[in-house]
Amino acid sequence: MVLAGLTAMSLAACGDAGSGGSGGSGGSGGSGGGDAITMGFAQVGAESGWRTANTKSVQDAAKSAGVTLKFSDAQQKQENQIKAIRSYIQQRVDVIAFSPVVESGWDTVLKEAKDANIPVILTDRAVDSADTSLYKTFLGSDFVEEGRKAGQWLVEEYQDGSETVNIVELQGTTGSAPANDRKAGFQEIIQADPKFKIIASQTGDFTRAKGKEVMEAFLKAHPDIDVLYAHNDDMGLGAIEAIEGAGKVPGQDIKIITVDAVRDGMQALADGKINFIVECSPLLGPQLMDLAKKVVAGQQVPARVVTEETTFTQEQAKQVLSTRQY
Ligand code: GYE
Repeated sequence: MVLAGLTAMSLAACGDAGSGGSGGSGGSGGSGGGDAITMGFAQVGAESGWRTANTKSVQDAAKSAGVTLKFSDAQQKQENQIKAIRSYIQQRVDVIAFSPVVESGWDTVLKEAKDANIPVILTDRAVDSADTSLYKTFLGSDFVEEGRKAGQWLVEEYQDGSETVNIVELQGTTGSAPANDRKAGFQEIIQADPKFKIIASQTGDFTRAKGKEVMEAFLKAHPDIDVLYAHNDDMGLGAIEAIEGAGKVPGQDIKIITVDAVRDGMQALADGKINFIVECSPLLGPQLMDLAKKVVAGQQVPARVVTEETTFTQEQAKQVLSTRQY
């Protein structure tokens, strides 16, 4: 009797949820299943090896978690991301996840998602919105810490010398969290010793082509560069081409520190062309799907989930290169 009653109740509940949920505009993407969820994901672009690995991780993880993924590539433009988010709101997805290309200017669209009762998860990059109720959680790296690690390596590398160390910096996309934070963390560490001088700092937009172009200009303007700090591997790899083109030896004439540790970067590190890489993991997909399921189920999630990461020297790169996933 109890069993029969329970079955009847759950059937009734199912029926209600079914008609209530899929009625109206139709085609909400929920595929009629009780717990299948639809995620709208607004990606930054395809600017780097890191981004490619991140996109693959999200797509693979969605598949294995049984999450229906609606994916868009914003080509590094905030207006495209805002458009994508608005379309996900219109389509009434269950959850929106995105990696904000820049930190500022998200309040309006995030408010629209909140008003539509669609939870938002920030992944990889943060926003600077004062109202943290506009999103459920932020999953990603600690970029300030990455900048600090880059600075610490430099301080150790030059601990015995007292001459000036001339540094050039290739910044990531202007206004992005990783560019702002990697700059700040690095600065915080090197400023303790006045021998470290950043003689030029410019954006290379996280791409290889821009990294090469800007490094060429740096090399023309400054004959005395000792160190390059690039906010990602791709810009560092572009800069290596510029350095070789100028007849200098990357890794020796100019020491190079980068961030990410994607395969091409690790190869250059193992080959001695890069001196040190701070890891930034793009494999956020599985954790993202996990958080999405919890958020959609109305469960509590931590406000911040930080990715675990390490650093690599040339020797360490040689050891792990063959097992690198991305
Ligand atoms: O370091 C860079 C990419 O936001 C952490 O974006 C990400 C950065 C990554 O283009 O390669």
